[in-house]
Amino acid sequence: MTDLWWKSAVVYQIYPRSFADADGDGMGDLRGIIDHLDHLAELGVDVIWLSPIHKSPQDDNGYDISDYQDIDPLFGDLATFDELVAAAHARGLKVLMDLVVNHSSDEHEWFVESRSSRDNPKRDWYWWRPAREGMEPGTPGAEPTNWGSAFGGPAWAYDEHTGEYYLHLFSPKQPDLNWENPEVRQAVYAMMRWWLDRGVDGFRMDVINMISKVMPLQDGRPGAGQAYADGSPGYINGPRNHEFLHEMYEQVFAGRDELLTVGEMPGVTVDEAILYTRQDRQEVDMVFQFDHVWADRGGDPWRVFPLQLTVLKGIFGRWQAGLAEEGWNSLYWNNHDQPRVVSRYGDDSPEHREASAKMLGTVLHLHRGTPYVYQGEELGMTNYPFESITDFRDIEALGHYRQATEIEGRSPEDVLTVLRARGRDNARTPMQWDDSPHGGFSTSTPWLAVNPNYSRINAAAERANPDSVFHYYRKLIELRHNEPAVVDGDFTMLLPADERLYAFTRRLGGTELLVVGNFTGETVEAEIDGWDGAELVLSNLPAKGLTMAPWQAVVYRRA
Ligand code: TEU
Repeated sequence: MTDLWWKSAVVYQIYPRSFADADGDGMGDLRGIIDHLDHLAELGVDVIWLSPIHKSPQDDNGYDISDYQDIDPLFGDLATFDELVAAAHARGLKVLMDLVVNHSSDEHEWFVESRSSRDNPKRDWYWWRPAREGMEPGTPGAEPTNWGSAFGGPAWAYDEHTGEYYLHLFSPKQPDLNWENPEVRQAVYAMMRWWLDRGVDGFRMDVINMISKVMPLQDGRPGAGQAYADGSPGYINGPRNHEFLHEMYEQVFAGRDELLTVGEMPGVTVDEAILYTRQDRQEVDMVFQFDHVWADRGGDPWRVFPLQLTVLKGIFGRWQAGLAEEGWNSLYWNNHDQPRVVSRYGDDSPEHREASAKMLGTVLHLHRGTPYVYQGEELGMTNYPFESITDFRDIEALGHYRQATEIEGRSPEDVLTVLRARGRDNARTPMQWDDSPHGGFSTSTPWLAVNPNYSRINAAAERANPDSVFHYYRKLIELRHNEPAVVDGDFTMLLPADERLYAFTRRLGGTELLVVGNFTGETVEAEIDGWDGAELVLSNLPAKGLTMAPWQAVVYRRA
């Protein structure tokens, strides 16, 4: 039996600036979250994870933190935060904070000191390097390595004041902290203990497999047609990453019960994930891997391919098998960095949106692992109909557009096509609460436009309709809470070569569940024997055995 509470839990991610605006400034806030906790309690989730609410210049919507121990005035203050934690706990909801410590803001006092002089005591808290040998500092190509940054441009910024460069894997306003320095690590651990003492229940750790860099830092191999090289072999899963996370466990988590820690780890492999999540190694409880959200792109993140279902099943099958005995999976389709799954792997047309949203939810939630629901996913919210680049606010979209059109010579229309499919702002449009102006999100113009489909797709309508995506997600969550086979059952993939159906079983003791999802708009017969007369547990459309209607999902049980 499961002894770890989070194995039967479901986590709900809140992106605070887009969740609910209580003070009418067009930006979501903590009071707005408090006001809507009953929505989450009704859905039945166990944990909420808040994207960053710390003090921040908001260059990357809060993933650039200038004070780790204060709340940004956009969102509220510490007193309101305490109230939110108490209100969540009163409803049996645990609260996870985002932990963004691969980098800070350049406006954090640590960095302000660090950049002030070469001999400042905090100089070594960040990655300062001289210009490439023989090159004039500050000239093109003089950067210490040829790495590109995630949001376009080089990964190094030249600082004239001291004549050196600092490393930023993301924006120039997100300098990377130097985890080699033990003082940095101690400062981070003390800050984490401070939040736990305040009552939070754990952390989602931003790009936490990038904190250890391969030293000395070295050039990467430049790809064809790309302005900068991929430096990731130099910073993904570096040599001291496990050591740092185990040290963090010992200094922050040891002796504290009932916490949940999840490491966001782009590029993590199954073998590494086992090491990160094996409980006896004391690192983290689970990781976010990216393989299944990179299934529709090549090595180049800015190319979009149609989904091949066998590829997706291969990925999930590998992760399910790899972490079957040791470690634990997290399960997600969506977060604030990914396009809406119903638009991506489903069909967001009026005809199939609800069915495909429910089918995708079924397939994901019936895997072995801890599911994460991203705000609005439970309503079947869709991608946004972006018309031009001026509709985007995301630093990644704007940075990529600039680099691709101005430096790499790609056509603006091609770049926009990719951004429409892939852009992070698809996930960040305001939550659609009801059919009043601005979708009930705010009384004034929101910071990012509300999807015009809010009059049809919104929480009030979903809650009122017993057949809605919302109530279907509620049942999926309830099923995880009530059926031990969903939590602990063995996973077996069926029909691995089928391009239309996603099918698997879960078995625990004498109970076996069969899950089938139709990833097409056509009726497909599932050729799976032995399930005649099995009990129907859940279906998004009227069930007819294993004749699968367009986008249908079924869950059968036999004992
Ligand atoms: O994301 C890390 C990450 O690797 C990606 O998902 C990222 O969005 C990248 O641009 C891929 O296209 C985390 C956060 O979730 C993201 O919002 C932040 O922008 C990033 O770290 C930096 O803190």
